[in-house]
Amino acid sequence: GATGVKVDVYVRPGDAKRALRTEALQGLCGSPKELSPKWLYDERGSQLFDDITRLPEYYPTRREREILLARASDVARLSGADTLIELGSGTSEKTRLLLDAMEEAGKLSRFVPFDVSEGFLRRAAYSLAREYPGITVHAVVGDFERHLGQLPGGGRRLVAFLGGTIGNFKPAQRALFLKELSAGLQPGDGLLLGTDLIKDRERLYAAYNDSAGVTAEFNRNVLRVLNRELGADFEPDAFEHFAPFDEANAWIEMRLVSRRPQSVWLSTLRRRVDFVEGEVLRTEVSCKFRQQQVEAELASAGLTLTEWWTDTAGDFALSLALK
Ligand code: AVJ
Repeated sequence: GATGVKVDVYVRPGDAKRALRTEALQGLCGSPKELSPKWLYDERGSQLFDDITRLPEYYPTRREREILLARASDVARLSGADTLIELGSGTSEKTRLLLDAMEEAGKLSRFVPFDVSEGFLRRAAYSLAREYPGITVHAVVGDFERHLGQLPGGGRRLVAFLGGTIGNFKPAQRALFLKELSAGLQPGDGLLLGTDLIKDRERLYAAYNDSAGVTAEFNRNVLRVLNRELGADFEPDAFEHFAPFDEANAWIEMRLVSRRPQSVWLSTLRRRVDFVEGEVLRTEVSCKFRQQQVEAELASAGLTLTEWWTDTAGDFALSLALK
């Protein structure tokens, strides 16, 4: 239409509910118990994550913003991109920093926000189309583990995957993700990747076990999601938040620890799930990286690291890689 907005839908609301059912059955009935971090982000969970990004202990968001403020124009120039594809979110201040830099470089013609939440994505698409009237906004409602093949082609594309979200993939999943992403790129297309870096364990621990308890609420919120979506009867307060750094895997692991022996009824699945005292339900891993490892993983996917930028404290990195 006149607004220059197009929306492709590959995931519908019912799909998410079905996926949650299948995954919850698998993840809660197995041992150890585990859920995908994607279920943390209902409306309340997204709000809580937003609150996390402003906590004094949670440095990644501020550090990545610092890097983007310093480097957005380099990103625009070195990538030469006319299309920005953003995996996840798509309304943030970071998006605007990149779009502004590309516009400044005189190349910006298209923005492709890619997210699993349709309502959110539509609102983002229309508001960005108003803010950048000269460009096409082509939103894609999809799951970046399944629909990367549907990213629109043409032009010179820069895919931004920010925030350290790649850290949510375990190594095998991450390799697959990078390979699929790279397979859809043409020579000259680029990837701008945000990664949190390995640092002393006290600071890592503090970032995921904040003193105000916001991360604990964010973690327990997944139990409310299960209560609502699966007709479950979890008592969130019967679980303790604990997010230790696993040195061997170089990841933070978010856990919900059962405070006592308890049974939970999942009415939609007609299943009872038992927890012994101290039993762990893992809700997220958040991998931390070093440059050499990021470079090697990109290379295995057929991507060449061309720039490695960190904030002045060396806490977080942005990589620019080219196909
Ligand atoms: C959105 C995946 C980047 O791993 O730091 C924040 C999520 N979990 N606090 C992260 C999160 C607990 C966050 N990512």
